[in-house]
Amino acid sequence: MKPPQPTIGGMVQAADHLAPALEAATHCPYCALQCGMVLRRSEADVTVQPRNFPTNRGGLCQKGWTSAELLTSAERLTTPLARPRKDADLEPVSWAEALDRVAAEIRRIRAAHGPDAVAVFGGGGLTNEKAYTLGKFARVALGTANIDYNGRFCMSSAAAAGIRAFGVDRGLPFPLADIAEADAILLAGSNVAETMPPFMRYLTEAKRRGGALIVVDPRHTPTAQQATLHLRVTPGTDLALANGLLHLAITEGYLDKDYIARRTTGFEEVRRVVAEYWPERTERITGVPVAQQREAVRLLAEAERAMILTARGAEQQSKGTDTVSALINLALALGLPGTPGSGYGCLTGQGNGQGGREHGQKADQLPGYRRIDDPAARAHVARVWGVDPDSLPGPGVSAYELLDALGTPAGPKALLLFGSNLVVSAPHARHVEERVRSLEFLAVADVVLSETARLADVVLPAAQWAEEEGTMTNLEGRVLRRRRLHEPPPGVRTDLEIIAALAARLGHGARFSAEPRAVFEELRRASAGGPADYSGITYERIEAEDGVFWPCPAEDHPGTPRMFLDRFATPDGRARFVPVEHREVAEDLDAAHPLYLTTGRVLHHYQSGAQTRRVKPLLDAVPEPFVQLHPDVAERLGIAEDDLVRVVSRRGEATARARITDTIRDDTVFLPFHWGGAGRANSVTNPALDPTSRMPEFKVCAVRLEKLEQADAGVAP
Ligand SMILES: Nc1nc2c(c(=O)[nH]1)N[C@H]1C(S)=C(S)[C@@H](COP(=O)(O)OP(=O)(O)OC[C@H]3O[C@@H](n4cnc5c(=O)[nH]c(N)nc54)[C@H](O)[C@@H]3O)O[C@H]1N2
Ligand SMILES: Nc1nc2c(c(=O)[nH]1)N[C@H]1C(S)=C(S)[C@@H](COP(=O)(O)OP(=O)(O)OC[C@H]3O[C@@H](n4cnc5c(=O)[nH]c(N)nc54)[C@H](O)[C@@H]3O)O[C@H]1N2
Ligand code: SF4
Ligand SMILES: [Mo]
Repeated sequence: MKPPQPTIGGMVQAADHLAPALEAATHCPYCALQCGMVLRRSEADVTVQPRNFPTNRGGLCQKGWTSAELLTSAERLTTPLARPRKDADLEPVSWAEALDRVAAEIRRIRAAHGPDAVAVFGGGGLTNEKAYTLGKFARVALGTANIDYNGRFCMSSAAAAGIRAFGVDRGLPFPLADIAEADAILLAGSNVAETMPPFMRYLTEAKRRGGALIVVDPRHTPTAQQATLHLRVTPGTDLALANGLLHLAITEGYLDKDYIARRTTGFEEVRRVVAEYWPERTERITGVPVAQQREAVRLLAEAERAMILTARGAEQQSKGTDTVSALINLALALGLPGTPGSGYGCLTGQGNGQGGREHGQKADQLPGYRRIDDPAARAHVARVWGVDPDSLPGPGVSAYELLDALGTPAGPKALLLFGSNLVVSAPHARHVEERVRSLEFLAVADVVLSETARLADVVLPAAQWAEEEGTMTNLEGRVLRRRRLHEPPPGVRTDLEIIAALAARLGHGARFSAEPRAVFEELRRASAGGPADYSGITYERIEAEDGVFWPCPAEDHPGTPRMFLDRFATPDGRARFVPVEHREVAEDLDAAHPLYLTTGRVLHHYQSGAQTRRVKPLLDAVPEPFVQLHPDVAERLGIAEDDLVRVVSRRGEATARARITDTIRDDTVFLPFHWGGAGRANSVTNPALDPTSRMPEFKVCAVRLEKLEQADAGVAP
């Protein structure tokens, strides 16, 4: 279908000035593709039409099509709630009461235990303006080092490996359009057909032009079904596979020696390491037959333009950083990064997964992707904030470590949560839930009463995407405008208003604006000169140019759709090879836990499901948790389709409906993580962390299946 082009005229401009509009050209609230859409308002409801934006080219997935339902849902929060006592229920209260209570608890806990006793947890769905303000609020108004966010669970391994190799982390260092022109694409651990459906058009276009698609996944996913070559790896072995492919690239004479000499350092050490990954050994570790390894290397190396892309399957591992490094080594050896039409990229996940990791809601970070332990960065940002650099706290701990410390004698006693449903989405969630329950005080800003919000002492109802202005940075590093269709319903406030109101109560009112445009102007200055430099980006330019790619250091700078063409962002301008060795998964199989569990997503639900389980067509499509298992496993255990099955690990269990399919390996089962309650996949997962990125091993742990008697029936809510 060819959608109508929206009028970027009076109506849309009006949204800018906070007057209600009848129509707004904006972007989907969910994933990092940030599909363009037009919202139209009528008396009764809001309708969604796709828009022909460069990312989605007129496409939307079911989540995007139905995204407006939550705006008018009876389940959204429209009044603050508070618990009079720890053992009492949540009750409606006024905004003044709710905010006073939060501020009073912050002051009390800070006085008793010091500033680090108040922690903040953010989200990669928050706009740049909000992520920036949250980081500043933590460092300036609270003075706490303890802030991190759910992006740690998302792309932190790829970010760490990207910085290690290229000196900077931008998910895709080239526009999506380049993917359609590639002659070979290797996709490691990504199921884009379900996680970013309109992205598939880039892959199918590449294939139509004769390009090859290689998919690395333990499951024959809808994405793998489109592949020229599907490498059905054993979970947790992509690192060995990448080293094995590089071994073959060397022995078969495919190295781009000129590129390696001109543009990289460190190849010789990597060559020594991968010498040990001969094809038969690689096959033993990964399960990928030698012939398929050869074919993959040939397709990549003989292509004129080739790309290696990673997502969570390869990254959410206790060796995720090294795994991505191994794949980047392969890309460098073939001369791909920084070569027009070729490259390495990570497919960022959340709506603002990219911008959310640049502006300071990360434990070790200041705006502009600066490091909080860098004196020059501290001085610059402190100047913009009008504070003494010495008053800024140092680095805090990563997301899981922060959650693990909540309520412990040395850990935070209060948590302020914006934009994550962490008791569903954090690994080893039973333990995390226990920690959250042990807090003296929890405040949650959300649009619905999520599983985590239910545990809060104070719940603050936040505005939704169609009710606010701001910017988002998509998976390409393209900064986009989120535009307001209409005001939030009565009783609901924007996150910026909430943070500014809290800052005012803590004596820092003058430093915090609730106006997105004013915040963005400050963010521009704070990011100036940093790796993620937004100083040349304005709201007007974004509208006029279909988004602007960072780095963009001046208003007359065109922005940077393609990075690394001349040099990498390392001190010597060269990309760095990093030698990495395969390691076993943190928890291997044993007699009591003979199957690998891997977890991930399905098309119709988003993340913890807090939003999409409240959208009827999506819930109807996939109403309850399920577990995919191979027919041989089912037969061995006497499990039939639709039986209720318990998935049990050393940490906990989840109950789900059996879906028997030969699209999965016979040593592996798959659970989506979109549910809380009895079907919570994260009751089972392993919080083993990557030593560099602190990414948990969501993608592999050891489990057994137990068939439940139907009498026990009842899956999750
Ligand atoms: N429908 C939907 N779309 C989404 C989201 C959502 O929740 N729902 N979330 C968004 C977000 S935040 C993110 S991060 C992205 C994630 O997007 P993806 O990374 O595409 O999604 P996942 O399903 O987590 O994992 C992808 C694949 O990794 C495979 N896998 C598991 N273990 C391994 C392994 O060891 N090696 C390899 N190579 N593959 C493995 C799984 O079988 C799965 O098919 O999606 C975004 N889009
Ligand atoms: N087992 C397993 N676990 C995983 C993963 C996996 O693959 N397997 N993937 C991980 C990944 S990649 C991610 S990104 C995380 C995501 O997991 P979560 O962090 O839980 O992400 P969401 O479910 O999107 O939670 C966002 C919450 O914020 C609310 N919200 C939405 N918009 C706004 C807003 O503008 N303001 C405020 N205040 N609230 C808002 C939503 O209603 C929702 O409750 O899960 C991780 N957990
Ligand atoms: S692919 Fe992502 S951005 Fe596009 S409509 Fe679906 S959820 Fe929204
Ligand atoms: Mo994510």
